[in-house]
Amino acid sequence: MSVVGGKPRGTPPWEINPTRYGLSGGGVNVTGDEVKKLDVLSNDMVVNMLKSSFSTCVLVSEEEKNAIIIDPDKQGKYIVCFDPLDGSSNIDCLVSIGTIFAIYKKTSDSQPNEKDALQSGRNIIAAGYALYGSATMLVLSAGKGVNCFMLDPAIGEFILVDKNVTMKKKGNIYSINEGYAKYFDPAVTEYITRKKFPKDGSAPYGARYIGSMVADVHRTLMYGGIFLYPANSKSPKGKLRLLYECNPMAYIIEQAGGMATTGKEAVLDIVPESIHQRAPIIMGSRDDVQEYLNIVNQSS
Ligand code: P6P
Repeated sequence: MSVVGGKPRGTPPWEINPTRYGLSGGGVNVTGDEVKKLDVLSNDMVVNMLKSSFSTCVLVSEEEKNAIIIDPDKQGKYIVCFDPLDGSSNIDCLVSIGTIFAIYKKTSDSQPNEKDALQSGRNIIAAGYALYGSATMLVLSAGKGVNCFMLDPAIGEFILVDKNVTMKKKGNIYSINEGYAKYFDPAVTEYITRKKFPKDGSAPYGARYIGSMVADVHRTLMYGGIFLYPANSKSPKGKLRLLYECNPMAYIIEQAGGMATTGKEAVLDIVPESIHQRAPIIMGSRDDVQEYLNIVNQSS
């Protein structure tokens, strides 16, 4: 009987080489090479690309406990905060995932250090995300609006497909993990109830929640509506990370004419205290987010 990778021919690849996919980590492939989990591999790739750009001095990654300080001979003036593969827990079921990044300029005169990354989102000079879904899309802003570029595999280039994207002022989709309803604060509960049972006789909102931030935010950007990952009694500071999830996405949403708030302040106004700190985030179409804030203000 012929075998491949020590398994009978015809064995599904994920049984021969489970480490190629999402959560199973470590191990070696059929040729004996170490195979990394995709999120670890993605992190290595982004770090190496940024180091070899000679443009950066401090890197903050979701995958790295501490900030990476670039060697002096390769240093540049930019700081990059990124999540190399957000939503990686969805890899094994083929849900869209993505890479999220925000770029700042170093403002201190000191030697580059982790504190240089603790800048508010108002200092972002460029931010965006890559979405790996039915197509690969790069969504980018450098402070003058949001542009979307789709990868054309035939030529290996990103093609501008949506120029100066502007969000709907009001949508008809809400996006939140309602599995946490038990832990929601009263304002969130009231807001979601109003979306489901509108008092003004309008149609209820549609509910969409993918559980992969890049996919949920991209849908909100393109279709309008609201994405909520608020603080709750289970996660008092929310779950999503400020520097490389909330800030870049808030920047894109604001650049497209939307709003992004913690419920108490604009996300981009937060002055970070640590590189992996979490923040609540409610963002999307301006009128939808404002309606949520009105409920918060009425209940406080
Ligand atoms: P929950 C994915 O793990 C992630 O970091 C984001 O991409 C996503 O928005 C969020 O967590 C989903 O979290 O608690 O709803 O499973």
